[in-house]
Amino acid sequence: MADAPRTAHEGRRPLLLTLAPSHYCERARWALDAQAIVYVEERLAPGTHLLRVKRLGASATSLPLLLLGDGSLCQGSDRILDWTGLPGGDPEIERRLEQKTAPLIRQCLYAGLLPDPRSGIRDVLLRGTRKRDATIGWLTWPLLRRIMAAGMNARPHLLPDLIAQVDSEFDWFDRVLAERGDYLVGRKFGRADLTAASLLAPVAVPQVEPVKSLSAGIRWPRSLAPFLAKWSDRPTLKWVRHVYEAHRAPL
Ligand SMILES: N[C@@H](CCC(=O)N[C@@H](CS)C(=O)NCC(=O)O)C(=O)O
Repeated sequence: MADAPRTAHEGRRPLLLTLAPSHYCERARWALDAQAIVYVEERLAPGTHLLRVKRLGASATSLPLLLLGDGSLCQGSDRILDWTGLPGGDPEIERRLEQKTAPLIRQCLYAGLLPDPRSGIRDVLLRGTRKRDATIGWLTWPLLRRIMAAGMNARPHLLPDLIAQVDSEFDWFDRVLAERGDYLVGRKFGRADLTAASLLAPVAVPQVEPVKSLSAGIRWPRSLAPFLAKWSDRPTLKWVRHVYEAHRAPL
């Protein structure tokens, strides 16, 4: 499951490398917390994260990345969840959430947030990162913002279409909930619930830690605010907030 062993980190606690507000990183963080695995989180800044991840010898640049106590790497929220052994998964639902719903949500929100200088997204992305990396992020923000928008194809003119696509993902998940009830698999909270709640959290905005603090300072632009308000009462997003309140144990 984990990549080739490395030695620099041997014998230490697992180190979770994150882009702190990322919903994939929250998925991994929550799974570690749910399994009571003691770990350290290192928050990286977008841009300079590339150097840190490359230096570790990871095969891709994406986060989350878990550096294990034996020095090996576990990259990707799905693999990290596998590693934690959290039960209650539903591979089909999780695959759609991870590969379709979550990237769409990210593209849609960033298409509104990145071009708006008052959205607060720069500070949210750089908060809690090393001082040097935050400074680089601040100084290079005009370029970084454009690179991020290009990387995600997060273009404001795509917003109407992206909003419609996110809406239809909520239609799908409303139907899943109507069929399954409170929990997606069996009668108790498990991996599929955690996956869905964390990957949908950026739109549900649960007022529960750590999501509450990580998203503090976001001012939703006018291009998004009315849709977020409208979506807020959908069964899917009510469910996400309920799952957070009931199951996101304090760190
Ligand atoms: N399927 C991956 C997606 C991870 C992902 O896309 N992470 C983004 C942050 S939301 C990232 O690290 N982007 C920067 C990069 O790829 O260099 C997972 O579940 O971990």
